[in-house]
Order: sequence, then C-alpha cells, then structure tokens
Amino acid sequence: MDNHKKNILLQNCNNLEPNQIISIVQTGQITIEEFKAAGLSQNIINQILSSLTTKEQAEDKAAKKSELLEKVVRGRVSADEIKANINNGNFSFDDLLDVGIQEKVVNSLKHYCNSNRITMFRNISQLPPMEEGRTDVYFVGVPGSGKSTMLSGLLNVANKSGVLMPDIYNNDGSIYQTQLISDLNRGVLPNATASGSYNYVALSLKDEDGAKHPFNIVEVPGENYVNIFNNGDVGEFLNYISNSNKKILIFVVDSLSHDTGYNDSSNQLDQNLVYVNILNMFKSNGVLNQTDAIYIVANKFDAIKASRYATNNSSDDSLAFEFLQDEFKNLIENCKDARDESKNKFKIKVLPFSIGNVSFTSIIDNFDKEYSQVVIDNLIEDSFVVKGSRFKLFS
Ligand SMILES: Nc1nc2c(ncn2[C@@H]2O[C@H](COP(=O)(O)OP(=O)(O)OP(=O)(O)O)[C@@H](O)[C@H]2O)c(=O)[nH]1
Ligand SMILES: [Mg+2]
Repeated sequence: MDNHKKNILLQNCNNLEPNQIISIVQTGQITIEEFKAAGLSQNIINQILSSLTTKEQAEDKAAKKSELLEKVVRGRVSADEIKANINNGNFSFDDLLDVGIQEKVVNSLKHYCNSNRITMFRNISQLPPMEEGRTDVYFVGVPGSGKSTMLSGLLNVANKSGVLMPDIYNNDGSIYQTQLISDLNRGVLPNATASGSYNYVALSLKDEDGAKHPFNIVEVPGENYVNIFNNGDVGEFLNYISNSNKKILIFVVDSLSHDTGYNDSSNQLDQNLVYVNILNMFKSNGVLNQTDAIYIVANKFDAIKASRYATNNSSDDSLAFEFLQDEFKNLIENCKDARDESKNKFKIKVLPFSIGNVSFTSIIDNFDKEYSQVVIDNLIEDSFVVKGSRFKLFS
C-alpha cells in the first residue's frame, strides 16, 4: 500500500468499518498501533483487539486439535488421555469419527469416558474367607501383566457359552464379575486394579456333562508380588490362602514387556526372578502340596506374534512353548524341580494368551475368544467336580 493511500485511511479511520480495519491489520498493511496514533477511538480498538485475539486463539485451538487428532490416529494415546481431551473440549467424539476412527471403537471410547466404572479397594483382611471345598485359582503376575484382562476374557466367554454360574459367597466379587463381563462386551478392558487391592470372585463352571466345578478366583495385586519379592513379607497373604482347598496357580508372564526390555517404568523387575521367587515361597509354605496344576501363560501373545514371530508359521502353542523355553527356562525348571519334590505331582502347562487387538491401552477392537476358551477348558480339566452336581435338564 502506498503512503498516500495509507495516510488517507488513517485520517478517516473513525469512519471505517471495524471489519475493514481488521483485514487491513491482518494483512499487515497498517498496524493497530498506527491506527491508535491516528486517533482511532478506544472503543473500536478494543473491539478489534478482542476479535483478533479470539481469531488467533481459534487458530491455535484448531492447530492443537489437529495435532492431537493426528496422535490419536497413530494410536499414540491412551483412552485416559482421550477422555481428558474430550472433557477439556479439545476434540469431540464426532471429530474422532471424522478422522477415521471406527465407529465401534468410538462407541467403546464413549463407554470408557461416560460410565462410572468402579475400582473396588479391598485389602486382604477385608476379603470374605475363602469358601472351602472349591478349587482356588491364583493369578500371579507383576503389575500390568494382564491378570484382570485375562479374568475378564474368561468370565466373558464362560458367560457367553452358558457355563458360568456365579456363586454368591462374595457380593463384591459378583459386582466385579458383572462389571468385567459388561465392560468387555462394550470393548473396554478392566481398570488397573487399585494399588494394593485384592479381588476375590467365587464362581462355578459347568462341564460338558453338566457337572459343576466350583472355584475361588483370587487376583492378587501386581505390586504385592513385587513386595513379596522385595521384602519377603508374606505372612498375611499366606495366612489367607492356607486352607485345605486344591489350587491352580496361573503365572501370567507379560511377554510384551519382556520382549521390549522392560522399558515401562512400572514393570522394571525381571519377571523370571520374581516368579521363581514366588514359586519358592509357595513351595516352602506347603502350598504346592495342594497344587494340582501350574499354568505358565505367555500373555499378550498377539504382540510377540506380530513382532518376534512375524515370519514364523508354527502353531500358537508351539510358539508359546518356544518363547517360554527360551526366555523363562529358569521358571520352567524350577517348576519341574518343585513338582519332583512335592507330594502332589501337579501338572505344568504352558499356554499362549491374548485378549485380542488392544488400542488406546484400554480398548479392545476385536476380542479373541479362542485363547480364553482354552484356559476355561484347562481349568475344567484340572479341577474337581462337586459330587451329585451332575444334572442334565436341557439335553
Ligand atoms: N497387546 C495386548 N495388551 C494387553 C493384553 N492384555 C492386557 N494388555 C495390556 O496390559 C494392560 C494391563 O492389563 P491388566 O489386566 O490391567 O493388568 P494386571 O495384571 O491386572 O495389572 P494390575 O491390576 O496393575 O496388577 C492393559 O490395560 C492392556 O493395555 C493382551 O492380551 N494383548
Ligand atoms: Mg488388575
């Protein structure tokens, strides 16, 4: 703009439309300070300033939004972060659909964000006593190894196939059970178990002949195992589990974090060492004499299958066996030795497990029921039947 035209505009600034001034300022031809010096009324200056800043803010917000959505598309955020962004108004569920997130996944995210999913806290002294005359199943695993997710898969499949019969000894456990089943139906994985909290679920599984296999399933919080490992403080826990029930121990190995070098700070301990230590604790306290089976589970199997075994076509069973033989040999050998020394020659089984494809840490887009079914079949095979429970009404 030539100087002459500029001076004319400045001299007549109070006759210009605010929108006209805004576009002149935006194109950088005349600055707001020059208008001010030329005597533009303060009222109009304020109006222009506020409209310029909201415009700037809107541009910033839009840039931030597309940056955040880009991260979502690349799967670089957790459902928790998505929830925070939705609550802060940074983007909406519709924006997620617009950038191509599947409707099913968006619906799962809605459930994750909107439902009030409880995280119960129970320390061991608050648990109801373990009902006798059942098989006790312990999920043993460091934090984040996937114990709760595995339980939710088992409950969901048992429920769908009609073999799940919740027992009412523990009301909290029944509530937890219902929540796990309905969350997974909507594609949502369990919350992290509250630090230090135990979950106890009593249920029966019906076998092919209609006979009931009663179980007490106890999820012991991950960090507890770490504590046991670190300071050997096991009294309360051992006291709780020392009853005359038969036991099945499920060692849940996080094969993903093992393979990625434990770069997740919450999971720094070498699982090999932790699990061998826990096994020996069970051994020295006589728990293994009542143990009928130990399962060593290569969990998050989907992840190592996609990376470590991407070009290997062997069956899942043999890959899991190979993985555990290669990486957890010490645990397997310790289990075998313990079995040889035990009165009770328990079975040692090695299984792969995966819940399916996980996205945003807590969303499951494709629940893979097969692995859960295999664990259920094994639990039925390795547990006892209540006498006289065989009934066949509908066959
Ligand atoms: N890829 C993959 N990730 C999984 C699988 N199972 C669990 N995860 C991931 O691991 C996270 C932790 O799983 P949880 O079931 O909460 O683990 P946990 O052992 O109960 O952990 P604590 O409650 O902290 O002791 C989940 O939120 C998922 O992100 C799986 O089969 N495959
Ligand atoms: Mg858990």
